[in-house]
Amino acid sequence: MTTTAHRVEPENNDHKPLGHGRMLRKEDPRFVRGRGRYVDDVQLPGMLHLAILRSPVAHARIVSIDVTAAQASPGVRAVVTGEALGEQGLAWMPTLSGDVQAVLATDKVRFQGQEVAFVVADDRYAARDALELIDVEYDMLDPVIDARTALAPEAPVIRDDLDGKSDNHCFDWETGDAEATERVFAAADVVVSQDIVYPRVHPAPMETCGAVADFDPVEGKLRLWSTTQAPHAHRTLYAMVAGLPEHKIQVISPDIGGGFGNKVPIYPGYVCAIVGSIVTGKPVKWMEDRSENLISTGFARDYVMRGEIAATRDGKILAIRTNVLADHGAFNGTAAPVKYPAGFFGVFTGSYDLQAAYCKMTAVYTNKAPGGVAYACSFRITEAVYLVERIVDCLAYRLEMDPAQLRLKNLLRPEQFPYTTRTGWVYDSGNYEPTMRLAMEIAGYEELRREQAEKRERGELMGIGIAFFTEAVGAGPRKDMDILGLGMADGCELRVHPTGKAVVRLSVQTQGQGHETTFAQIVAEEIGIPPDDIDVLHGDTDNTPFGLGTYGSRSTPVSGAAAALVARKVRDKARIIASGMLEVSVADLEWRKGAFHVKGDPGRSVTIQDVAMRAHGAGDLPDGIEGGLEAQICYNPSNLTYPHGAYICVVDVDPGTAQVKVRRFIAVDDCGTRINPMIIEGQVHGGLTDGVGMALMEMIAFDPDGNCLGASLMDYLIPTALEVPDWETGFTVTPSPHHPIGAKGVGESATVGSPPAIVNAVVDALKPFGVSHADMPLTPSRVWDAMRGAARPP
Ligand code: MCN
Ligand code: CUN
Repeated sequence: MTTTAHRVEPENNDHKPLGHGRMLRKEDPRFVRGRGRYVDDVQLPGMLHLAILRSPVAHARIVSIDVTAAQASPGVRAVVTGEALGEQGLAWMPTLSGDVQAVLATDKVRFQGQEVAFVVADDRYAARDALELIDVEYDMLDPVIDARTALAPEAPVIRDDLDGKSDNHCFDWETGDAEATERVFAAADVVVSQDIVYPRVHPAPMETCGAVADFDPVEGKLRLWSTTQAPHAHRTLYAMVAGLPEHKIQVISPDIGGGFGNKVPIYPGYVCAIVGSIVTGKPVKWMEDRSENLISTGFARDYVMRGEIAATRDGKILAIRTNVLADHGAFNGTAAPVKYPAGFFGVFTGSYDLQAAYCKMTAVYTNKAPGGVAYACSFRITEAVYLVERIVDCLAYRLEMDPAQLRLKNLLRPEQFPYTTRTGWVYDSGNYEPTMRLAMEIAGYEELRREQAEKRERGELMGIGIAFFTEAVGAGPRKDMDILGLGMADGCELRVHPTGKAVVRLSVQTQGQGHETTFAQIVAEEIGIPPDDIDVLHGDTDNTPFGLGTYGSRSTPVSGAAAALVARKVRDKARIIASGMLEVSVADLEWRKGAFHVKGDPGRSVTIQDVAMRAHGAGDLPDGIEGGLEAQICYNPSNLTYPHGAYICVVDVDPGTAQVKVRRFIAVDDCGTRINPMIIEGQVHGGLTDGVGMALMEMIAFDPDGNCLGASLMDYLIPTALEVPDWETGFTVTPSPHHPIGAKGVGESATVGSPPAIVNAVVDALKPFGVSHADMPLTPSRVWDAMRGAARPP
């Protein structure tokens, strides 16, 4: 295995990225000129507007709903309640994790913001005005807000809709070997335990969720423009829920203003828009507002964890054990592969060589919005990496060891790959030490520690935090991974037109990641057509092959592989046609950047464009070769890809105000072969900014009655350019051995790796106060409390 290390500097160009490396994004001209086309830009003749009435309370029985006044309100075309949906069997829908969720509440409301009724009217204002006229009588019930009380015998049962349900238990899950881990812990010199909370946060994409549904009763066809990261999977679900034939449903996901996992689940609003269109016979648009997005759509995290680490006195890590209480909200709307109810949390063993590991998890229902897997989480690897990187720092604190040295001592070594973890994950490739060393070199680690020591002498609070992560991205091998029975493979289709221009059709769906550019680059590299001559189509189920969509940084690992392989398939056919054109055998041809040359006679050659014309043109083709130059494949990955990275954060804490300032942040990422370094840096910068948000500012909190306290961007603080430093990045390249171009995913790496680095830095700054842990978000008040030894319960 070869790994190369590089520091990103303006003058240092990138180590051999894929051809056309830093090409500018093909999609940007339309975005910067205001020509992006988002769901809310869709205008259809006669289109009506839908608004949703949401529950003002967290837990209550619905006694009655009176819609008479709303129905009489000007411009109103329809008012629909859960009861009316129930008559059509549509009041409940399946979630992506096999639970059910109310489309509109019939019996009870189970979280503040839950959908209760909807109005369809001539315009958005008429629809919203009519909501005010719907009279709902609620019989209040006690809410369950803190997951830690959800299983108490006296806790009110939230999901009494489920047969025989008498508690708020959602599921249990375990991984690793409990007994082996116990043996290692019992014999270890040192054991450190820490309660660690990863609070509920929200992805808060710039564009909220919405849909335009257009049901044509004559054709019997439903067209649905919607904000979805997984159009094909959604189409199948609509077919199953609504009983519509799947070939009569077209899901179109146009430009999307950020997803971050928020646009993976199916929301009641989408179903309401479909019902609204069927009922009125007109196209219907639903667009939620910011508060609706924050209170009712897919949240992230909400894990209460106990981490334990066992080690020798000189710092050899032996085992990690964790107990997790997972808050899944009122419905289990998590979008994770069926066999993985806790997502990929199983990688909590991190980047270290352990003797044993064990995790036991209990998930509960609470009176909060459903969701769980979102916000660049890599299927819960955010939580796993936070746990392991925090607990490793707790060990360093106890052993009075330097956290960088402790990690270096325990990182997996290159000869151990492919490495099977104690919880059964097979890390495909990795070379961790150079990545860690490069981060330390860019940071000037030794010098930073000297500066810190001097500052401590003067009573100044400076902290240095480290996090090392390994991710598992690219779900996934279909033998292990499916969502509601749909295997997680991706299709890809490539058509080369007679003049040598091409169209590649993907089953994944970009939300800002730049797929129109990078997938053109992948195909260009394989087939020699310039990327500007290759259009990338996605986000339209009628016009792209089936696949499971974009999340868990799976596009590059799965669809990226599909794109490379479909291009090779076309190239193989082109080679046969070229052999006919040059009148030599296939074996006598050599492929070099866009042309087939006759071996030993390089002057004789045909370009891929020549071949494309011949494939479609006059004249005979070699025996058995059909006309045209196109191919389709479905790629089923043999394993996930395992990117890794080393992050170092430097913070200053104001001893007077407890304000944290992130002064420097160094991120060294290894995502294997790099397709477009500029896009990768953009992904990393964005993820690091998210990390600052989660570590220092963001939390979806609730009051004891279940009122969401993060219902607007006034209360739910997200970071701006003012809160973040100039990111310093570097990279190493350890290709994936099983991916056709060696690429691994990167889209969520920085969100996964940065929160522990920042928290570790703040805790390190507070070391003079004897602080060894503090929970996110590290707002000034929490830091203040920590300094005064009065850490409040989160
Ligand atoms: N890339 C590359 N070389 C690699 C790996 C990736 O050039 N070795 C490029 C890819 O070609 C792609 C981008 O980086 O253009 C991200 O690729 P990948 O890591 O495969 O992730 P996905 O495309 O599957 O994107 C999903 C990921 C997720 S799950 C979240 S959440 C998130 C993220 O992407 N949401 C985003 N980044 C986001 N960025 C934007 N702008 N908006 C979101 O909603
Ligand atoms: Cu978990 S957020 Mo991304 O996988 O869409």
